[in-house]
Amino acid sequence: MARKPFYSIRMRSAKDSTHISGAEGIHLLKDVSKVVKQYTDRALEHERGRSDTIRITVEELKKSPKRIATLPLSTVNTRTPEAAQKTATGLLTAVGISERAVEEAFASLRSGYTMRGAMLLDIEGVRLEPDLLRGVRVSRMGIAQDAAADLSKRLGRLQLNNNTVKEALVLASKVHKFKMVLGELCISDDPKYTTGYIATRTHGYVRLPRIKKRGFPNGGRAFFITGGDIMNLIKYLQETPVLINSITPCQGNITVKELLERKSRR
Ligand code: PML
Ligand code: MG
Repeated sequence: MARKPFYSIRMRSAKDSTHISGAEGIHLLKDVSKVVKQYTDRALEHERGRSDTIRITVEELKKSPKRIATLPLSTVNTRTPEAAQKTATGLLTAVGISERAVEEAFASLRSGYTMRGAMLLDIEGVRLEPDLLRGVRVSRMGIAQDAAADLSKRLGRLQLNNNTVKEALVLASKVHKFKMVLGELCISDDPKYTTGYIATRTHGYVRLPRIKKRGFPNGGRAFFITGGDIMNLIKYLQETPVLINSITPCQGNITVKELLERKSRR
């Protein structure tokens, strides 16, 4: 039997040229029109305002997506931006990233400029992405329906079943499947969303509440990279289709000490 084709569906919307909403997924043909409607509604009903421009791309994938599992999810209950930075630094330096690189990432993500994509830094904090203003946008990722239902159930038990957490976990899981990536720091660019995260293959996806003060509009992502061919990594991040098809444990609060005792599982 011929394989069923998958489609990458990507949406970006804006109002008066300011970014309002973005979303993407990988879907079967039978779901394409339903998802296009969902994304359109999301852009028109967004709490940041009704988008006046919505761009949706539907693209048949020529290759079957690579199937992967999510990173395990947990939360360290950090209470201030300073505590979140300390926790992030402790975990990221434990996998070989220098303190200077983590400081550089925090300083850039908290500066007045939010990039469209992620910044890439080596473990000493030197910026590696070819386009320093735009950064690298991770794209062509999604989650299979059964896995999405499983993830919703697990996150529901933690009162975390929302698109922001799910989409960030899918993205981080794709990113960390590529061995050149040692770690990630994310601070949301949504002024009302104050939880960020770090991710590593050793510690998983670790949520950090109150990483920024409410009302602060800047944020973004930094990936910490080691060795290898950067253009190959960028090609993977932007173009290789990846579909989450299984979910690893999602747990509530955990201590930094417990996380530091974890050994790399992937
Ligand atoms: C974003 O898309 O703005 C980043 C979201 C970070 C989500 C952190 C979490 O709550 O798990
Ligand atoms: Mg966002």
